[in-house]
Amino acid sequence: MDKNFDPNSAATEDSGIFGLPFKEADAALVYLPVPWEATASYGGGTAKAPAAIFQASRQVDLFDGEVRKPYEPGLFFKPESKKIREWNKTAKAAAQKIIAHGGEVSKNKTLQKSLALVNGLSEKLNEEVYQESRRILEAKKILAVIGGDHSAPYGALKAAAEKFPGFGILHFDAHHDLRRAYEGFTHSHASILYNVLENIPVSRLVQVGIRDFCEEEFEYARKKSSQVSVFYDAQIKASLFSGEPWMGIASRIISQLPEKIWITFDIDALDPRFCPNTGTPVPGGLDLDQAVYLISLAVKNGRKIVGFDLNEVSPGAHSQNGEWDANVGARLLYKMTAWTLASLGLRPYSRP
Ligand SMILES: [Mn+2]
Repeated sequence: MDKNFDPNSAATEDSGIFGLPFKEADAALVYLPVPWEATASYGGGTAKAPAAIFQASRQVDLFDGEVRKPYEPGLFFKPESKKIREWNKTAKAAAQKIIAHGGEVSKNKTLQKSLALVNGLSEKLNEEVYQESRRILEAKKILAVIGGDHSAPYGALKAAAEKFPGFGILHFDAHHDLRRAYEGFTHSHASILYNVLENIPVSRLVQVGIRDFCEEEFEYARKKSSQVSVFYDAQIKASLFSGEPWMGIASRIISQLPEKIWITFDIDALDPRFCPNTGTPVPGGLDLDQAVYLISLAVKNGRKIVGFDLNEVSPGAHSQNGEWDANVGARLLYKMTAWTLASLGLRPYSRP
């Protein structure tokens, strides 16, 4: 690290994420931005999230009360891929036409072509993210993906499965994301965990905060119950309302996880007051503090976070106040980073 770097002062113009001075070679953790929202079905704007989170990150204070100096092992934000931006533009334009028809393309040759184009570009994206993730992991760095919509981290999960056999996924979301394709899109944001379970070897999937889903997903999760544990928001709230402390609920969630975990975080798991501009906000959900506490408790209980992703943050397609969404996103990103480093023994931690 630059000897002149002062963690107590404001970020400078040319600094990196969180105002830090690291180069990729000197960083223990690398953020891979994936500006992709081809299949966003409702609100848009998540492709702009990596850039917005990067900007907002400069306002986050580097000191952390629990994990000491999380920035010290080095954090680096990779530049956005122009290729992915182009693919996103092309795929999004094609997808919009299909979404306008409710995903019904069987009687329309032009729409069928558009659908093939979107699905083809989704596969290219997955391959690109997979290759980039492999490069980062092979360089012995910790990988963190910043979406984009929730389909963004698929390639990263594939690379992580090769590197960390037997790993499990801790999944924060308002939605199961277990749809077998959505609106015809095989790699829809609403299908990410279905595609993961069908194609990537993961020992466990533990879903938290789920509160908006279809019957098919509910049945699919039930059918897979030896591999999938779901902590529905309604069950969590019922436990809280009847007096069970969050610590107890969080412990039950953690008990379902293997030692090595990847965290996939859809910001809409949180109460919409933390993410008013996200693509598909749903009332209810977790507080930011509850989510961070759960992650910290997992680490204190010996879980190793081998990587993570953060998705569906939107700097706002509907309104002008998207700065708030990016601000929350940047803070959550820093907390996940801190506990990931702590879990791998790269930072010490204590109670504040
Ligand atoms: Mn999701």
